[in-house]
Amino acid sequence: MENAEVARVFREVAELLEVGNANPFRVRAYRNAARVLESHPRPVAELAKEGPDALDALPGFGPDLAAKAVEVVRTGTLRMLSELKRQVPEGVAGLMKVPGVGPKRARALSTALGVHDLAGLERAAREGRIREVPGFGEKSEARILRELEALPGGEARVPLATAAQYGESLLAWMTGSGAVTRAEIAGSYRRLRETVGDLDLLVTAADHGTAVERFVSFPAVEEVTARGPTRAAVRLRSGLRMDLRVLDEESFGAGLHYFTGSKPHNIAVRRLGQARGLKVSEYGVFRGRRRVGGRTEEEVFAAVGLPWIPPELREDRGEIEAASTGRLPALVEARDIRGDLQTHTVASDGRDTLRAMAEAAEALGYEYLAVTDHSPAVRVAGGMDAAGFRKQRRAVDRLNGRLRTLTVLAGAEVDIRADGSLDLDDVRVRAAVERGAKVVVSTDAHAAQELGFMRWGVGQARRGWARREDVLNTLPLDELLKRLHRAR
Ligand code: DGT
Ligand code: CA
Ligand code: CA
Repeated sequence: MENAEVARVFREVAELLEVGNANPFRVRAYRNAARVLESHPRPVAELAKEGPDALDALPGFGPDLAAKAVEVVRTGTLRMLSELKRQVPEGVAGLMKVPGVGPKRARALSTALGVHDLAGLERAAREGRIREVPGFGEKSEARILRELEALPGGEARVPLATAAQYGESLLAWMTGSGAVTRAEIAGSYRRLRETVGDLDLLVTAADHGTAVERFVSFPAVEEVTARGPTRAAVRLRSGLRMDLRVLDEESFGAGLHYFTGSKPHNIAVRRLGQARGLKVSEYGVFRGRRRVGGRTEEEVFAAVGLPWIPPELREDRGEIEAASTGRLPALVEARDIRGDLQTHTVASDGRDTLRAMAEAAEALGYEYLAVTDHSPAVRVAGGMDAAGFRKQRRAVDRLNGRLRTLTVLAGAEVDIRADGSLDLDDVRVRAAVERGAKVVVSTDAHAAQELGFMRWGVGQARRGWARREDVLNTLPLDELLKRLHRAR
């Protein structure tokens, strides 16, 4: 038990007492005790063994605090803390982790917005709802968002699709200038995690300084937080953070592998290398001082006896074993997808017409598009009634007469759902396909443009180890229809 851990418990007590409007002197006593412990040269565990007097003698401590410190040392926590937690409204204390949000403001936010955690608070901030809470404005909303993003532990993560907007313009900015010869975004972004903490840009460049200069002058940059000859870090106005590393050609593969992660995957690969007497680092693969690989990722994997592993699998969830026994799955690819099975039109709550959706799907090269406007049972605004469905079905028939390569399927969302299309995350996809279930990757597009969301769905399916044969909408239309009929 470190002093800092006991201090953390005391700080938590102080916060909760504050939320409960406790006597300010009592609150201060716990805060003070935390500070004393943090800076005390001797371990509190040792003092506790010496007996109550040793702790009692600490500045600001009395018999009560001394006994509490002993309790934390012995049990790792405090009964008092659990009791306080029960009394405090859910989530209020959590919101106080945001600098500048004290107990009063935390309570106001929690009550007005119904948010109970930092993720909920962040959503509310992004949706512009904090400014509507009495006592808050646009400025405090922006500030809360900034603070959320600066919190350590990456609690404020950005959805992958949002990060991709920045990622793609960053790549265009870097490569368009001629300042770099190669640019790639590694990290969770490359592993297609559903959310990313920051973007990790790797480049090669004839002149390192020019590359760093170009990076820090990316138009969306608000602050340059670190800068050196071969690296830099920035924060964008949106709060998103980005790291840059300039690598040498001969170590680009090693750097790409290292910074793609994940960390547990890297550690497992490094261990394999060690077993072969190799050192695997971000600079290359070395035997003693001799470089034996690192120009490409394939070289890094080959050095430790593995085939190249797709980034989506690099989570140390069995991919190393699968790779070493030749059992890596041939993952489904975006081009395997032959149609979208969950989309909406203006007939319910979508924004585009049936025809616009069909044309967009045809332009994507799809064979089929299921329009699944909400049935009345779903009870959302804009749900369709039976007459609406009949009307849509006629429109679909007419459209199918005109379309050359695409078939529009009229369905209701519920029909498809019954066949296994859920909004599954990567872990559940994996569990499903391991049990032999089929999954459907659909966009739930509410506009023609949103049909493009398919790439994110395919990414999650890949992270769930899904192969083409695991995904129903990779089937040609006739086979798909056979499957759907059989399922009913
Ligand atoms: P994020 O940004 O939180 O969404 O997740 P990542 O995976 O992008 O993590 P990040 O940006 O902190 O670091 C990028 C990669 O660098 C990470 O996936 C693995 C590698 N890395 C970072 N720190 C370490 C470390 O201490 N040890 C090892 N082996 N690899 C590390
Ligand atoms: Ca990252
Ligand atoms: Ca990073």
